[in-house]
Amino acid sequence: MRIFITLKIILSSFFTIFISNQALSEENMGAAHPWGLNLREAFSPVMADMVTFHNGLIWLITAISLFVLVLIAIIVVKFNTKANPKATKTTHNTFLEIAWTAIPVLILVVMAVPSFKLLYKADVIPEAHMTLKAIGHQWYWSYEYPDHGNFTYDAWLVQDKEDIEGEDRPYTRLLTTDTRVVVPVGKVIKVQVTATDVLHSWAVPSLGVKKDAMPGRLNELWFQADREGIFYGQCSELCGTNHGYMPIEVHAVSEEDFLAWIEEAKENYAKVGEDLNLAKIKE
Ligand SMILES: [Cu+2]
Repeated sequence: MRIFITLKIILSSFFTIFISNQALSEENMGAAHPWGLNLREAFSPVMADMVTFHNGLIWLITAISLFVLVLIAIIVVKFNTKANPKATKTTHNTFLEIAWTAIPVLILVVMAVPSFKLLYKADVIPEAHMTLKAIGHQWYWSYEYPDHGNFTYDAWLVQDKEDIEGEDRPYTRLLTTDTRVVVPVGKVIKVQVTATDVLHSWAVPSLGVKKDAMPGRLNELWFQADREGIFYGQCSELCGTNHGYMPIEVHAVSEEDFLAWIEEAKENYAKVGEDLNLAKIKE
């Protein structure tokens, strides 16, 4: 068992160094980068587990594929017409038949254990520090902060680098939004996801989250950013012509910066239910 674990550590570090160059990516940016291979760099515990699980499975399927390849090679070399002109008439082998049924089943069971563990880890929401509401629209996201004054604002794609000039964040093509989602680092954030028109999906790969946004339904997910940084995401459910142009930009910042941003946001953004249209109707 110990040998297996050591081997796994050696192999996975080999994998990390030579196959994935995520460590070389820009510091604390949850975004894809040119020539990047493998999954996105993990910025949350759930995503870290997903990456570990994925890497483990890669080795498992590699071993299985090599084993099958070796069997095929043996057959091709030893049992071709030249090497083995008189074929045997054997048709049954009880031991082999049981083995090739039972071993794959066992492998699947072994895979299922960590898989279900991870599934429940992602699904069961721990006690949350705060709730954020993400609402999908054709074609932008809007957000609400029910625990911090219940303000709301929209987040649209920024088309041009100049549009965010002078701001304290980089411009990332097709991923930068005019407003940002700000959350405190290291805290459990519960996100309620819904939509107003058609199906959308709120997904941020480096945080390991993706959940469908459905009109009339409230889906929930959770994440915990383990480092400060910017994590990008995109709508991940085909929702119409501008599906590819409704990105998500999450900033994980210190609690202090978060509260400062909240104060600013309360002043700049409308309260839920008190938007301009409603005000007009009241008049
Ligand atoms: Cu969408």
